[in-house]
Amino acid sequence: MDSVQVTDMHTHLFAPEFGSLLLCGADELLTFHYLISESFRVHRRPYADFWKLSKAEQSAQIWQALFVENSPLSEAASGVISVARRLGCNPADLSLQRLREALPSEPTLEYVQTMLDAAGVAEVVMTNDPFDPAERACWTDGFQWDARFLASLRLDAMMNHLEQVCPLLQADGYEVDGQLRGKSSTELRRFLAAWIERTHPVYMAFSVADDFVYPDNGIRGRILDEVVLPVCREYKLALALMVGARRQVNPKLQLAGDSVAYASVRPIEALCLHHPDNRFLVTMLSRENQHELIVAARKFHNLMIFGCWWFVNTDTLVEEITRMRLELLGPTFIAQHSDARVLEQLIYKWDRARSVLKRVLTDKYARLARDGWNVTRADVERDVDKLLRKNFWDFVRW
Ligand code: FIX
Ligand code: ZN
Repeated sequence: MDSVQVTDMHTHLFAPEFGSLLLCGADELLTFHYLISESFRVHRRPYADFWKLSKAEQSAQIWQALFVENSPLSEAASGVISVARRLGCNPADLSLQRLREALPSEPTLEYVQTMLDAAGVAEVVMTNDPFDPAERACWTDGFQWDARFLASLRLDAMMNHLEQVCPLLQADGYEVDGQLRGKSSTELRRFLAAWIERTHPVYMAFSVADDFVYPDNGIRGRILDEVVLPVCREYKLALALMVGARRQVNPKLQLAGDSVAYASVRPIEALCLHHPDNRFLVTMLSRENQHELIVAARKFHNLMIFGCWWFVNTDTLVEEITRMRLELLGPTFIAQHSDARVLEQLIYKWDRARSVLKRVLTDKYARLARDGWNVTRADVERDVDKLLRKNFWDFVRW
């Protein structure tokens, strides 16, 4: 488990060539949005006051709230301690100052490699938003980037707010309107084709809340049927659906203001049933959805479930979900992704994923061994490699 080099198939990290979009260092680690929302429960500052602070002041506020006035018991807060330990700090006398000294705020290529090595990550998949101005500025003609960072095309803006992205599409020369009239679908296909040529994504993706339906005669359903699914087929790309993120439940928390919703699995079943030539990578955010999603994966082999996402990426829930998945699917799913936003997070996210998997798999192999099955080292290595790397690649290249 410790030696397998994983493919981290969903992160918010960027290759070093994207400059300041690749985040690292103590202040970024502490202002991770998970910690921002947790810190408000302690400091209770007016939101606007907090956002006026500089990044260093925000991280000092968060350090005070979560590490000085409380023990860092939450998953995200204790993750900072794990990172500090692995990067040579002594957690027993850790201070914000020491953390800042130990973690550089500018990632050299050597530091990037050190972090990937420390986490046992061979490559990471970025989340590339073709509508984000900061990212668009990087994707100039002939742009080359580090091969360890693979692209994925993130289509939330187009799938969930077409009207809002129309001006940008029109400025780029695509004849698209918010009601998908006239040449809009053809033009959106042309837009996606251009971005596929530019970024060479390993999959396309979008997230939805609990209002996701399929079949659907509305705008999103039509974009799926007329644009995204055909383009996925043409370019042999899997489509990742991240279901159950209810955005901006508290907008005053900004990026930290998103929440969770139980969502129907039926649209996923319908997509898999009606589009046997498409492949779907799916993760769901609500704990209550996990069992149903696993059962859906038993019914459709063009459905690959992946990761324990965000609010279910906790020690307890990862163990529960991984056990359920193994018990109903065997090792035919993608056990985890990190969702890292800050480079150093790879370390604690993957340390934890590995430690839960060790517990669960040890238990399962021990039972097989007790029953007389010959559990070999090679078999265990094969299974772990599938769970953390190969199942992803076999599915996206299928
Ligand atoms: O939609 C996503 O990819 C989510 O993972 C993020 O939007 C979310 O903010 C996050 O970082 C969760 O881990
Ligand atoms: Zn994410």
